Amino acid sequence: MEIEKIKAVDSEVAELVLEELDRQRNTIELIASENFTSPAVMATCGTVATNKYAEGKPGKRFYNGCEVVDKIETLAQERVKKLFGAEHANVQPHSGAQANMAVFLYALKPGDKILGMDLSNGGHLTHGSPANFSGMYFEVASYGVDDNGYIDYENLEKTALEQKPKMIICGASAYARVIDFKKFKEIADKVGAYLMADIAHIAGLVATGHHPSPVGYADFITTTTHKTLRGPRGGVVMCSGEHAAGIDKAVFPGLQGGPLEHIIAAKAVAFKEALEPEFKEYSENIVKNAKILAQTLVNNGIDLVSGGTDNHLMIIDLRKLDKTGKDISNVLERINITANKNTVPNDPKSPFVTSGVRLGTPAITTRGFREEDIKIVGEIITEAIKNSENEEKLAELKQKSLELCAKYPLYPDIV
Ligand code: DSN
Repeated sequence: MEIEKIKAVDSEVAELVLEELDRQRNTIELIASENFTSPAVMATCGTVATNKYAEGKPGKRFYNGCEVVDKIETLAQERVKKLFGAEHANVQPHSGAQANMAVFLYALKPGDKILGMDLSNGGHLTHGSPANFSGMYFEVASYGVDDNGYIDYENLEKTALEQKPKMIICGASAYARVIDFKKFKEIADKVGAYLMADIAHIAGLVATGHHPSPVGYADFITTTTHKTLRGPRGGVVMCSGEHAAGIDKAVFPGLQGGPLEHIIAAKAVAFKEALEPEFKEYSENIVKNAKILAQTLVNNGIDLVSGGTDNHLMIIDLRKLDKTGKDISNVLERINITANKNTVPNDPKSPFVTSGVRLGTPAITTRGFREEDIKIVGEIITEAIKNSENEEKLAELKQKSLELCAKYPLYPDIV
């Protein structure tokens, strides 16, 4: 970070950025959707590409002077296609939500029916929540998980046959098990629906073979670039050649104006990193660490939705302990662990309170945490849940968190 240059103009913002760096350094980051980019990705976000307007796509822009950003954007497209084995990629969406919107805009008309995973069962807001455009402009049917916390494919098929949606959406924000894309495709085919796979959470695992790929099954694949993929904040839509022109048109001029070419450049860097063998090892470690964390919690009598994990995340179910996700996530924050409250299936509590806490291992794996550290993290969380009102104990646990953070310095060379 060029902190001195910021300081010279705006010491207020510079101080806040440093404060945030300090927070990240002294926190065990367990928010399942967060990660730490490489210094190269971060540096690329702060380059001159931010100055360029480039509405349109490489070779077909509405402004002159795009010959260099054309090369940057083409590089990002080619790399992400290689990473996932996709035929076409649009790397312009500013976020995952906008990537999803682009698919909706292209494939659906207002009032069409979608079938998505219920938010309280692990789905995403953009998969049909009434609070989101997806639930406002489209008719929504939903599916969820069975009593064991696994996607209920039988019920999904029954709902699809009854509701005849125009598009089925798979992919989740809070689901710890493998998603069977083949099964989704079979169901979509039975009712003549499009299949959209939102792999925002698991993209890095999919890219490295640690989760099955939806390529070949889903008509549209959307993702963010900043979660397990460890790139800058942003989105991507992938599809076959048949839908390419329509998706591109939906992104621009359908939804967005000028693409963020500095972020697209940073996406290109992240895709290059993700194509390296080290990234495969990193992804493998994310899953290994998640399994160790889950096992430590379960061994300590903490319930998890579905009893464990196959990917990078898990949901603690606090119902038996009569505690809320809101309280426990706040307690964790006080001992320098960040996580987020999350509903559990059939949650009696509102989304503002919840009975669950979602934990994920992408960020601590980037930081270098190993098996022995993850076990300590599991013990700290257990103790915090069981002693959530014991101030002395919490002070002790905070000290342990800080010791772990000190063991793995974050961005030691930045400032
Ligand atoms: N906010 C993201 C998450 O935490 O899963 C999803 O958009």
